[in-house]
Amino acid sequence: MPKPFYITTPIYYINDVPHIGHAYTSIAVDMIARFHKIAGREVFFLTGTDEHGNKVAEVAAASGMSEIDYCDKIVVSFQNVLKKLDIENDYFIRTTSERHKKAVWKILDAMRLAKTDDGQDVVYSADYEGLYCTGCEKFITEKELVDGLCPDHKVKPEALKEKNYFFRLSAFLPKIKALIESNELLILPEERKREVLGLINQDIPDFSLSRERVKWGVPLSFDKEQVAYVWVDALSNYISAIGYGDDEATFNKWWTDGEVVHLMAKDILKFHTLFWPAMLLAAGVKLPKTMFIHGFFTVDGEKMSKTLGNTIDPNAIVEQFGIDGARYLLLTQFPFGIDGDVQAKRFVTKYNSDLANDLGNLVSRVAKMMIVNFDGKIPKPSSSTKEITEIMERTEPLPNTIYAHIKHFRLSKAIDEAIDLIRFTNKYFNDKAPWKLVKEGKLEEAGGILYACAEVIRIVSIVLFPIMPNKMREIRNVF
Ligand code: ME8
Repeated sequence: MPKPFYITTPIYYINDVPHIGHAYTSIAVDMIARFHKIAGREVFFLTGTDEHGNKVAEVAAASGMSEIDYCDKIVVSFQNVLKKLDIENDYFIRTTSERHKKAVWKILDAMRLAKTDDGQDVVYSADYEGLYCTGCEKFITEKELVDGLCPDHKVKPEALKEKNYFFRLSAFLPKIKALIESNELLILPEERKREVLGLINQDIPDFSLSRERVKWGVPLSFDKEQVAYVWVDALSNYISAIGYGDDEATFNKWWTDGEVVHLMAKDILKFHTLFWPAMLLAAGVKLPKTMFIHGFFTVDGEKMSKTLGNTIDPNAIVEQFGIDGARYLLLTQFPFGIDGDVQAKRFVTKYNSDLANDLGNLVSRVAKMMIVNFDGKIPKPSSSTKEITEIMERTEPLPNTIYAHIKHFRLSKAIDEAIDLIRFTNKYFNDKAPWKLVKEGKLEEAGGILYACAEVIRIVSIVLFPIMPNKMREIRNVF
């Protein structure tokens, strides 16, 4: 029996409504989860929202709401997008939930008791020194400054000190490096693995586990003046959601005994590949098996941003192309795993060529001919042409080939292979013109062609089900 399969998206920041970047990862994970399910595996798919930190507190204040009221309002738009895209997640974690807080306390306690190999405390308190903007009420980094000023408030930040608890990251880096090098912790694609190993070779400072000046967060159980650092809070979602703080049996099933896979884009690589494994090692919790880092995309050549006004609302794509159209178009814009560009103007042509012309036409013409000429039954197979043999030879191994692509995160390649076969079959159908054969009384020959086409449709309706569940269900109903 394969291990239970536990797969996650990042939890998304709630300081704004969801955009297609969030939709992209959620659709990808949904596709992978559904594929494993139809292959007979037990699957748990987690997504959710990251609701703490200064940014959220700021937007809540700006809209005259309490932090939690603001979160309760915006979280609905994240949950609605999931429904709208027919994402079948098994759980939705919110970092403001009581269950999540319990798990944060548990992992913090475990880290606080932990010692490094040379007997030092993993967690220690020290002063954090940094540049503080009183307008933002937060520390900002040198990199964020524009001409030495806070870009939002145009003032010079003050050098300030506060007490923080720190995590002794340096003590864990050699071990993490060995785990990544040996692929025990598998970082994919290869290029991202190299990037992480490169990061480890630079000097990465210990990170804060807590902040004193941030107020919107999980207060530490051992020091009420401090709240947990947003990344410690956020990363813990992957275990809080499956019972780390409150349901040991479920936690063991999915985490300890399961195969754990995290998906994300490269913007949050460092936190996942270094901080998270270090936290888990310190707390005595098993590490995930795989982290797949997909590409980051631009929209019409520009980075998506609120100020540029080019963020795309996933709801709008669903309105225009339907649920399955939106899912398909987003995932086929560029190869999964590399950076790319999303161009809204390509949506219409891609939709028309792949879905309406190739897939849609083949299905409707084959079904119609079977109804009109074969009493609505599937005619007998034949191997009267070399193309039929080729079609059958390509169709038979397709589920296995495509499942192998999915296991290796080649999502757009998996889709392309199915569409390529459809395109080939559609062209064959056109060239052979079985409707003419029927007129000439060559019913058996026409039937053989229809049978081959129907077999392609049958297999494709299975392998494309994970990306277009509704359309594929419709097609299966027709046949
Ligand atoms: O980073 N291209 O949340 P976030 C591809 N809360 N993927 C994109 C994308 C783009 N242009 N824009 C966003 C956070 N994404 C933290 C995570 S996890 C413990 C905490 C997707 O709302 C992609 O998955 O900024 C990326 O990693 C994630 O959204 C960032 O979401």
